[in-house]
Amino acid sequence: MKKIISVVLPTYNEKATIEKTVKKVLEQEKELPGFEINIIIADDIRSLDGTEQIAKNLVLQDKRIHFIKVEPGLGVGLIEGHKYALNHLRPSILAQLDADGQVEPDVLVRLVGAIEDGYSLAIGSRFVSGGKNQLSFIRRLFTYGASTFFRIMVGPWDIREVTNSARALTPALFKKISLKKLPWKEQTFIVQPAFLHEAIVAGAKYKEVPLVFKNRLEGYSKNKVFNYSYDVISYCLDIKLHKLGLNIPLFRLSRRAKTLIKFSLVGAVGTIVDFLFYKIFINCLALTPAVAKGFSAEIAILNNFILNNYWTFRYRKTKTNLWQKLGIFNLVSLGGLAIGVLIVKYLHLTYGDGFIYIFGRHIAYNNFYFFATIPPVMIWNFTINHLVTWRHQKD
Ligand SMILES: Nc1nc2c(ncn2[C@@H]2O[C@H](COP(=O)(O)OP(=O)(O)OP(=O)(O)O)[C@@H](O)[C@H]2O)c(=O)[nH]1
Ligand SMILES: [Mg+2]
Repeated sequence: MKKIISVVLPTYNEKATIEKTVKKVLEQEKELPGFEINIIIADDIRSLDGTEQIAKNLVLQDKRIHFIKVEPGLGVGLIEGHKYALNHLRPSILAQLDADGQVEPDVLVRLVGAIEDGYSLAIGSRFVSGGKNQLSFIRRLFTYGASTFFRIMVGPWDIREVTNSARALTPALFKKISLKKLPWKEQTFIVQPAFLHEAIVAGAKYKEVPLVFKNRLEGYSKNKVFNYSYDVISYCLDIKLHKLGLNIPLFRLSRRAKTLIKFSLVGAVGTIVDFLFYKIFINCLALTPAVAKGFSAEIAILNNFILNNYWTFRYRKTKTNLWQKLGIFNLVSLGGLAIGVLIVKYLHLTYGDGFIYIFGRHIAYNNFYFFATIPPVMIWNFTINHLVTWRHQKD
């Protein structure tokens, strides 16, 4: 009886490549005598380009091909794919590859070879002899930076590739890995380095095997390099702090704070827009300051609404439509304005008009009154918009 190698192919809109990749992976059986390759296509529920239909046709043609639909996120695709394999296929080796054809599937033969040699984790690597990274300069910089930072902060130093998917491991190792500690449900690629870390903690005996990574020729990338870098930094710092005995959930907090950081940036842009239009209306249209402020504030509100809707909260599924959200956002902003006015009024009544002498300059109290309004107004705006305007509705 042949031993089973299960290969998880996570997909998110990969109609251009899925069929070719499946075929090429199955062809590796010729090089792996004694093994049968089974493929699990783990297709994201947001993947609506037709990948699902192609995959389901493949399932009908070949009993070695399996299909599951999974919740959003690369980590979910990979982990649910391995769980499916363990529950249905009795695999001797669990493997995973990208579905977009950037990695030649012959890496599977080398990954399986390492497991056959007694390693419990085999890592496809661009940085060992025979490996190549043929991506753009920015992507190579990211790969190098991320792995160097990971090696220094988390280790071990002798693993050179941390951000690639092509890996194989034994079912015994998979079962020892703490999925509770692994942020596999977060919608980010952090699962790649994090899985490696948890595998090492679980006692993995590892080996890197060469891999050539080409540029994507079809489909589109889901790798958001800046977001990924942010996550790698906060994840590595989190692990380092835990190693030093400080149990701060930095990674989780930084993921949550990301929305707040984006919201603050939008707020800062809105303040500039508000001020620019205020000056334009006064200087070019000769409006009175109060009227100019009314119009400029509304333009800033519209600016902030658009940026928040299409950037800060773009992944939120809400029950409300665009116009309802715009209406609520305006009301919340009015509330923020009222809070700001009340704070300035209170400070003015309490401290009056005056100056502080700093660095040889007289600074009027009213400047401080203005800046004192920013944190409370920001907290108000963020909290209400987070909880009401863009309230996330679970299906
Ligand atoms: N199920 C699932 N699969 C995903 C998700 N994100 C990416 N994938 C798949 O994971 C693999 C790697 O994603 P890519 O977008 O190719 O990432 P990358 O290779 O780092 O980036 P490129 O080099 O630009 O392609 C591909 O097969 C994707 O279809 C996701 O959220 N859910
Ligand atoms: Mg890719």
